[in-house]
Amino acid sequence: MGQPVVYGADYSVYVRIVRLALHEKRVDYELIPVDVFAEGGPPVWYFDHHPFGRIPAFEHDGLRLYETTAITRYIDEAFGGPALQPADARDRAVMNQIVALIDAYAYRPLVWDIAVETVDRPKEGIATDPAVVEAAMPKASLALSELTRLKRQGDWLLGENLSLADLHAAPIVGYFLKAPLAGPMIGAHSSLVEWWRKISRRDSFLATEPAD
Ligand SMILES: N[C@@H](CCC(=O)N[C@@H](CS)C(=O)NCC(=O)O)C(=O)O
Repeated sequence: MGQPVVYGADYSVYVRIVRLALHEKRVDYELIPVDVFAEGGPPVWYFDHHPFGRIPAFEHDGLRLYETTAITRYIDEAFGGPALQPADARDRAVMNQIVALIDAYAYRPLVWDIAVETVDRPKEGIATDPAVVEAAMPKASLALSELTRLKRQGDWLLGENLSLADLHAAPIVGYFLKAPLAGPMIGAHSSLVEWWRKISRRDSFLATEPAD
């Protein structure tokens, strides 16, 4: 089998999810830089890989994919190494629910409306919009509460075995924690704090740390 290629940038939480899956499976890959936030958007050639112009995109032995969940499930199923999806149908359903809730209800408030709004925008000289942050707080709290409610006993979200749910949540929670107000919010959920302590120290997480 050939070496897979990931298109994207290290700052992207979704690119990081794909890279985490590759690292956990011990698969070597090439990261081809694509900056979606460059002036003028991504290069024209990139739309052949991702017609919607988002990152990541992925390629392996002639198979081109976009959408992070499609990519990570393929990585888990196509390569050897530890399984990242539970065999049991009910466990897998909960894993898929966690991944979907992160995409639908957590990504926007945690990353964009809180972390980007309060940390990245001021660095770029743009004032934080307090209305955006205020509206995001209850949504972020609900997402954290749901992750806490769904988390099982054990090191990882599904219990004893690391899964795609952990790899999906970690970069998004990590980005959120750049915001000073995120610490007290997650601090209200001791099991998530303990989970974060463990996942943020994994080799895969450390190896995919963004450059700045
Ligand atoms: N549904 C996509 C979401 C990917 C996504 O939103 N990526 C962000 C970077 S983390 C992006 O490309 N943003 C560019 C934009 O919003 O224009 C997936 O699961 O891969």
